[in-house]
Amino acid sequence: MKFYNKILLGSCLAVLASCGPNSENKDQGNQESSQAPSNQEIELITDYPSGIEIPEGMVWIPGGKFLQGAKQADELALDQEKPAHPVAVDGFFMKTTEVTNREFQEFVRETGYVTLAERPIDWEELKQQLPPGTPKPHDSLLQPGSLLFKKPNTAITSHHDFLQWWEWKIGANWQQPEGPGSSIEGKENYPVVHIAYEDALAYCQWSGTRLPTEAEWELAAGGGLDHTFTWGDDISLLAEHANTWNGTFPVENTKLDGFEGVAPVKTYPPNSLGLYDMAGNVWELTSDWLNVQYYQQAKDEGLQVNPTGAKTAYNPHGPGQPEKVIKGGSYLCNASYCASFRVSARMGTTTDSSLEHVGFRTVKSLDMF
Ligand SMILES: [Ca+2]
Ligand SMILES: [Ca+2]
Repeated sequence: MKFYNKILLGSCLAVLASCGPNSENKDQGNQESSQAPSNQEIELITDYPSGIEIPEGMVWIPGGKFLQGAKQADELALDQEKPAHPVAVDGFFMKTTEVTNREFQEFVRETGYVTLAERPIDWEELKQQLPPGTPKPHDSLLQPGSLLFKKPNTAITSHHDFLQWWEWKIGANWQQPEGPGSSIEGKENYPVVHIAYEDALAYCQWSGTRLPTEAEWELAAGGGLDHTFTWGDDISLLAEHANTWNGTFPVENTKLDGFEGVAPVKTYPPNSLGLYDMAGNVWELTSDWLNVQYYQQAKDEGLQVNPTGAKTAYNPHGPGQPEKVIKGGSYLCNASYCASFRVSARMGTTTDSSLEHVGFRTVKSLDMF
């Protein structure tokens, strides 16, 4: 329960938030890219074998080569999305929607799984992550919980101080997404949230699936088209195509897209491959580590085939712990901020964090049949 640690120390949140500030690349850390055979013929899996049973709720994403990262004309792109670099990705099946409360509930009913946000906090474990001599907080504070968005009453002083709109809520978890007293009743078709990385992995293991790599996610979101958004290049169509934050983040939400908070899956039109909510609604976990320097190294090394991302996480603006890449933005993403509803946008979340606007979707590649 390291996230409690961050709340306790007031350091937290950083990139975990709805969006993050522009990242600058600094000469620290190190990472290695995946395999990178260049100047050789690449044979990709573009279609699936006849007779194979398409997994329920999934569609086939044809393999292909594309430029991963910021589009040339994208003025909103952050440094960590640059430079765009060539990748080749085999085809795979992907879930058409974010994993829903109904689906996660079925998993929990069958397995008895308890998510990270629901587990008691072990002080003995927690204190090992804190500076020596840190006094034990009162037991009333050492309770399971998660992070909730809280709209500030007044204009915020800085987009860098995430504590202005995030609060630690004891009792918040996937079954009580808005905290004690709330429930998922009537929200079976909403994406499950407050999911930490290991929770997503447990669901994947149970369902015979896995999380997408960032390259897979981006190939699928782009739908084989070279556009900034899942629907094209016109940002004025945002509210018709995605659940994001319309208005002035985080104090005023005009609900132009119909929702202030999370929306049921499939509320907005799918992309060209039949995938819903790849832009907005809830962030989606991938299996890649977030390393803000990785794209430069990937470009230097040439064509990346089925890349699995950086081997080492690195984000000088992050919370100091390794982060996994999350994609697509959420209902809290705003055009005036980091505009993470763009296909190339990437942020991070630590593996021991859960938040009100982070969920996931699954994939299944042919080697998993
Ligand atoms: Ca909205
Ligand atoms: Ca999404």
